[in-house]
Amino acid sequence: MYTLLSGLYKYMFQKDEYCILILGLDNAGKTTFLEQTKTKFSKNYKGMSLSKITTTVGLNIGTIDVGKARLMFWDLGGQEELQSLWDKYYAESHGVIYVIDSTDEERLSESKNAFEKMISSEALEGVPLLVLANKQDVENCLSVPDIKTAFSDCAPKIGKRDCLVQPCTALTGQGVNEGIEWMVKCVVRNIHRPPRHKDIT
Ligand SMILES: Nc1nc2c(ncn2[C@@H]2O[C@H](COP(=O)(O)OP(=O)(O)OP(=O)(O)O)[C@@H](O)[C@H]2O)c(=O)[nH]1
Ligand SMILES: [Mg+2]
Repeated sequence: MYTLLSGLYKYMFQKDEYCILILGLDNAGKTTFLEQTKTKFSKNYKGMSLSKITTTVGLNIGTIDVGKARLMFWDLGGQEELQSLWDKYYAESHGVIYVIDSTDEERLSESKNAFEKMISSEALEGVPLLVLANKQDVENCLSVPDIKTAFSDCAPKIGKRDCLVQPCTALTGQGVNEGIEWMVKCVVRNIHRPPRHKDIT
């Protein structure tokens, strides 16, 4: 009887909480993506004007609920001197969203190096990786196959982790739902990083 009641309590009042890091070089569109995600997935969220977003110096936090899963996003600043702070969050995270500016071919190898360094960290072993090829609204931008080719030598380091490269336009929301739904599916089935249980308040 106790098991039945506690199961019912959990079903009704608890969420499984997952922490998702949003990483990538400065100007990639991480904060724009987070704002768009909050607008799309939170009923009463009145999003800030996307054109008012400025470079992130500390950390932006956002939370959305998708079914029984509660995703807590940590959007970190991507400037070079801030990248050294990324690894402080690895051990706590259940998934990583890595944002690439598909219009910036010049900085693609810089982005690849930051990505490679990040996935080399043992603290992120087994964590699903969603790579967003952002700014697909801009004509002649890099396509998903272009980006996959540029990042191809990272494949051995990605290993058996779930990984998806998703075309995206954070400004308009194109590709946002698909990316988030994929991430939810991956973190929920990842037995290596169990969620934290949170009472719904
Ligand atoms: N055309 C286009 N511009 C975008 C898109 N997403 C973001 N941007 C623009 O890219 C610029 C940087 O966006 P941010 O969201 O601040 O980038 P960030 O990755 O958070 O940058 P840092 O906080 O410095 O690490 C802004 O001018 C955005 O309007 C997109 O999908 N398409
Ligand atoms: Mg930002």
